[in-house]
Parts: sequence; structure tokens; C-alpha cells
Amino acid sequence: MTRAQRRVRTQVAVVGAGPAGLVLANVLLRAGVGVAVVERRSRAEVERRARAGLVEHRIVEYLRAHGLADRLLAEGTRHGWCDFLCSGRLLRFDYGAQSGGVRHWVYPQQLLVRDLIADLHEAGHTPEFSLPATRVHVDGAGPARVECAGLDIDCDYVVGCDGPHGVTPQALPPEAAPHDGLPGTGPAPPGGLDERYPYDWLTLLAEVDRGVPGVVYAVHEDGFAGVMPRTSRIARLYLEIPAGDATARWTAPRVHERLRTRLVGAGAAVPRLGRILETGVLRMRSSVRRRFQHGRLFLAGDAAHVLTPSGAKGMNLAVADAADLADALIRRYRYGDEAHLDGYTSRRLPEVLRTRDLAAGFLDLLHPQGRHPADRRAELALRLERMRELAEPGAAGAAFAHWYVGAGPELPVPHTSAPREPTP
Ligand code: RFL
Repeated sequence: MTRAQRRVRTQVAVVGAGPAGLVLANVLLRAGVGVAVVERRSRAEVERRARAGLVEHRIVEYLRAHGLADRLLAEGTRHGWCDFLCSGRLLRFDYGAQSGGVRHWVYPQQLLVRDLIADLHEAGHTPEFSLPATRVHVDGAGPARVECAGLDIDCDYVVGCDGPHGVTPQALPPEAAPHDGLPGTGPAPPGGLDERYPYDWLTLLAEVDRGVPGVVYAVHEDGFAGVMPRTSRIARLYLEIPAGDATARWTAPRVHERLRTRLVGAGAAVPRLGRILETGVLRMRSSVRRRFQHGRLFLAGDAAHVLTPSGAKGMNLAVADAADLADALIRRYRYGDEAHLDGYTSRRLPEVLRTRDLAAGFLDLLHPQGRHPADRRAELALRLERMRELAEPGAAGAAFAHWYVGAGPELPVPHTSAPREPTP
């Protein structure tokens, strides 16, 4: 039998083996719900795809409650402060203290992905790698279906965890799409869900002589620079660049020179930087779909919303979506509760929009605009004041600290017993 002839039946088909899809699949399987995961990349590729690193407190608590955080807890490190550097003035923001002792975990996304795949493998449900979904069918009578190059999956529900350019977002009707506010296509409407910023971020992975002790957000007349911890030998760095600039223009000497300029005054907060291992450009935009569901299709993570990396929320929101959806699907199979499942968008969209708005406010703090040097200097002085307000104990700092570290709200509690089929 050829691959093209394979056909399987399951309860939930998950497209995409990123954090959203892998957490969802693990939690559903632990509750006895049938799941099949397809992933277009090879296992080796997804396990070395370095992206996020800051994991919120509530996300780690959720993973821990489901027995999915053993290696993260053993090998991750904890971070509860960051430095603001404004034109050479260093201010420490102790968000751990301001949030009542809550801290981030630093654990590279690709390691979390590796662990979650190993958990699925142990449960006998290794995702189908190197198998792109090509189409999803969720309309009409009969089971929903995911079509792949070598496999058709009939299922009750499809969950699209395949990122913004995957196949599942295309199955949503046009009215669920975000407004395309990219340059050349007109401005986003007031209250629109798509935003393009007038700058981009160069993103780099670089060798360091020791681990970065905490995140550094540097705001300088020359532009923004960010330094994020990853491992004891590698750091992630960001540099503001003009919107649309090409990676090729950012040679290693130019990158080092700009980092030196923008990080002046950082002192011990930034280790000595070595070889640059990876360079890319993040087009700075956020995009939130108006709906995360269409019939028996649900979108989670970047497939539903893409935020800028300011605030480090993308992966955390992806896991929070997966947690909500896992809970709703388990209720559906255990109690026949379809209403809760249908409420998915209305539960998740407000949190996503709130996060988008707070991340946008944070981005504004890091990007003083102004064409003329005098305007930029005035903007910088205002930014320094706002950073002081956050860094000093008080209501503003405490509110930001709670959001930044992910102190709450808690994600749905684990379901451990096996579900039963819904009563008709
Ligand atoms: P992912 O991780 O993109 O996974 C989607 C998966 O779907 C697969 N796929 C398909 N599979 C089958 N068929 C198809 N047709 C398919 N099309 C695509 C893809 O191969 C892929 O494996 O989405 P998910 O699970 O929603 O997770 C989202 C996060 O990955 C993302 O939001 C974060 O990485 C964002 N982000 C950060 N988030 C944080 O919470 N904290 C951080 O510190 C943080 N830092 C970052 C980041 C993102 C970055 N980049 C590169 C965008 C730093 C960077 C530089």
C-alpha cells in the first residue's frame, strides 16, 4: 500500500508540532482523547528551531501539573529581573519582587519541543513528521478531514497549530481574517486587528563567554538593542533596524559595532559576545484573527495570532490557547459540553488583545520615534522617566510585573481520568 492510500480515524487531528500542537496533543492523550499530529518539518528540524526562551510562571505551573515539565524544571534557569538601559543609564526592574516572588523560567523553545515530542513518543503517539497537511475539510456532513501528502485523517475536530502561514488559517472564511495592514495595502482600520510598525528587529543568536544574567532592554539615540538569556554559552540579541532592511546588510562587524554603541553602560549585565551563529529579520507586526474557530476547526498559537517579540508572549499564549482548548475538548468528550467548546474564541480573544496592547505599549517604551536628534533626545528623557516609574516599587511596576512574568490567571486544571463519549 502506498502512503497516498493511508487513511486513519481519530477524534482530534492536530496540524503542526510546535508548542501549541504538542502541548494540546499531550494533554488530550493523558485524558484519553484520541489524537493524531502531523508536522511538515522533520523531527530534527523542529528540535533545533531556536525561537523563544522566556516561559511564564503560569505556563510552567500548567506543564508541571500535567507532568510535562520534568526537564524544564531540572535544566531551566529562573529569572526575576531585567535591566533597562536608557542612553547609558542602567535601571534594574525587579519584577520578581514586584509580582510577589514570581519568576520566569528560561528554557529554549526547541528543548521544550524536544521534551514534548519525547513525551508523545513514550505514549506511543509520535507525530507524523515530514508530512505537510495540504488541505482541511471542516464543512458539510460527515467527519472533518485533514489531507496530507501521504495520509488522510478523518476526525471529529481539526486543531490548526501550524503558524500564520500554515494550511489551516486558509480554511477560515474571509471575515475571520485580520485586516492586512502591510505597507502598500492601506492603513489598518481604527480598532483593526493588524498592525505594522515602522521598524524591524534584527534577531541573532550569538556565543557568549558566560550566561546572560538577565534580560537587557537598551534604548539609545541610535536605536533599540535587546539581550536575552538562553543557555550558558548562547544569547539571543535584538537590534532595531529600518523597516524592510535586508539581513545581508547586517554583517558581523556592523552588528558588533551597533551593539557596542547601544549597550554602552550595560557593564556586567552583558557578557562578552563572540561568534554570531544565526541572523534573521523579524518584520515587526502583530496580527490577530477575528475568530479562532470555524465549525469543527479551531486555531491555536501563531495560527490564530502573531505578536511582536516584545514582552516574549508568543509561545506563552500558544500554550495558553492549547490549555483552554484541551479543557474544552475534554469537557466535550466527557460531558458532551459543546457550548464550552463554542466559547473558545470569546474566551481567548480578550486575553490575546490585552496581551497585544500591553506588548505594543512596551514596544513604544523601547522605540522613541522622532526624525530630528533633538526630538529623539526629548523622547529618550520621557522613556527614562517611564522606566523609573516601572523600576520603583509601586502600582505601575506591580501591574506590569504581573503581566510580564505571567503571574496569572491560572490555566485550566488538569483532567486525569479517562473521558467517555458524549451522550447524543
Ligand atoms: P510554531 O512554533 O510556529 O509551530 C508551528 C508548526 O507547524 C508546522 N507547519 C505545518 N505542519 C503540517 N502541515 C502544514 N501545512 C504546516 N505548516 C506549518 C511548522 O513546521 C511548525 O513546526 O507555532 P506555535 O506552536 O503556535 O508556537 C508559537 C511560538 O513558536 C512563537 O509564538 C514564539 O516562538 C514567539 N517567540 C517568543 N515567545 C515567547 O513566549 N517567549 C519568547 O521569549 C519568544 N521569543 C519568539 C521569540 C519568536 C521569535 N521568532 C523567530 C519569530 C524570539 C524569536 C526570535
